[in-house]
Amino acid sequence: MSGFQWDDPFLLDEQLTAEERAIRDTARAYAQDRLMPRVISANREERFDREIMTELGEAGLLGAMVDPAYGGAGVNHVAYGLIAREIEAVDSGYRSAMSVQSSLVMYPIEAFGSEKQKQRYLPGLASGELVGCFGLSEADGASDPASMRTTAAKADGGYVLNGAKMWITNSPIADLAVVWAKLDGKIRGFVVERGTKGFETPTIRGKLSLRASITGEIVLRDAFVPEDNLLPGVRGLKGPFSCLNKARYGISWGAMGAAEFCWRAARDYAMDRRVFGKPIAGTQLVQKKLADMQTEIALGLQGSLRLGRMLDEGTGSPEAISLMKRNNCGKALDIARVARDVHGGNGISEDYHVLRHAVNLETVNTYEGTHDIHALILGRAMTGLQAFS
Ligand code: TGC
Ligand code: FAD
Repeated sequence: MSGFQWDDPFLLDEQLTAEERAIRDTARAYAQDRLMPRVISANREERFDREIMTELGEAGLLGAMVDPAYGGAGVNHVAYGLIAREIEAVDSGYRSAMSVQSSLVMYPIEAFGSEKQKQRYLPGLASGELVGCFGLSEADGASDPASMRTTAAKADGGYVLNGAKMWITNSPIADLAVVWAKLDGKIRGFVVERGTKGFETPTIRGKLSLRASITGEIVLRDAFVPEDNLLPGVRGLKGPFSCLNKARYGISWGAMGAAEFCWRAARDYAMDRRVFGKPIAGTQLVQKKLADMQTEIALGLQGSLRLGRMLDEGTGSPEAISLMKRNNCGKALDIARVARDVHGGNGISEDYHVLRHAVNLETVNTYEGTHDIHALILGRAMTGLQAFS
């Protein structure tokens, strides 16, 4: 037996390779040195600084799993998850920007794009010179993307797209959008470039969550997309869902990053805060809250690590991803809310960050498949009975 390490109960660090630890340290240094100092004002002003994408690119944190031949770092799933964890420890919105670019834009171009598309887009996306977005959700019931109304129609030399996508991370600043639309009733992916006539990306204002991320619509009115911009390698919902597998897995780590920040902040605050003549950390109720946070985080990180290793070995499944995305997001949201409670009135101040994390996690618990939709995915896998409709 050896001593208990309260802040790393299962010695996660020791389960990482030297390379994974080095990538984690790079991401941590960038997040703490460059993102943390700007997050309060960005959140207050509902502002995403475009240069964050080039900074992330310079740090090698965009498309980290993409082949180095196209500008990526060629790292494994575990390292990608560790990057998400470090960035989301600062803000879920910054992790969103990173994971949309990496998992939802670069991944489909690498997995389903032509050689010409990979050469044209991936290096610029990896450096952050280009920003991408992913248009799947529509205003009516995005939990059911099969019901999308956006269409593509064959035209001379390409396709004409019509429809509208809603709640799209990065769309207002995107140089290109991976848009999913029905062509002859079958879902296909298209790369739509900024400057395309009939392509607009109005910003959605007034968000109370993920305010340091920029979100918009994608409006397509007879937008002509050349033949070369159809992703040739995939048809059907498998296309967008394959991207979601990568992003949901990363989110399982990211949510734990936000939760860890809140847990440590709650512990530090409770150690310092004296009420009724003693630190609140010395009360039974507060210790129980901290122990619950510690337990869920330790289990959540172990689960994500195990899932990352399974994905690296080729034994991961979409359902196992649903399990971890669902559980870690739900637990992280609970932890952030309790951390806010431990901070008392100070907990509502932007200076303590915990309420910002809590309101961000409301979105993280909803996008990429809501908490309940992932329960239904697991329910279907367990029973063979689908309960969606
Ligand atoms: P279903 O019948 O289950 O499947 C249709 C076809 O897709 C295949 N498939 C998958 N392939 C790969 N990975 C997966 N995870 C897959 N899940 C399904 C499946 O094999 C089938 O293929 P085929 O060849 O037989 O046709 O489809 P369904 O319509 O019944 O799906 C139901 C449900 C609810 C599971 C699905 O619609 C769902 O997951 N809904 C949630 C939607 C969602 O997550 N949207 C996310 C939008 S993007 C986003 O939120 C980005 S936020 C980013 C940020 O800022 O970080
Ligand atoms: P709905 O589908 O209308 O669901 C509403 C409620 O009904 C939920 O609680 C849901 O769990 C429940 N529900 C639905 N169906 C069932 C059922 N059968 N049984 C039981 N309960 C059910 N999308 C993109 O494509 N790209 C992006 O970049 C992107 N970024 C986002 C950024 C932000 C800030 C937000 C808020 C969303 C983003 N989304 C993005 C959209 C996101 O994926 C959707 O919001 C999410 O999938 C849920 O869809 P909805 O909002 O339409 O909710």
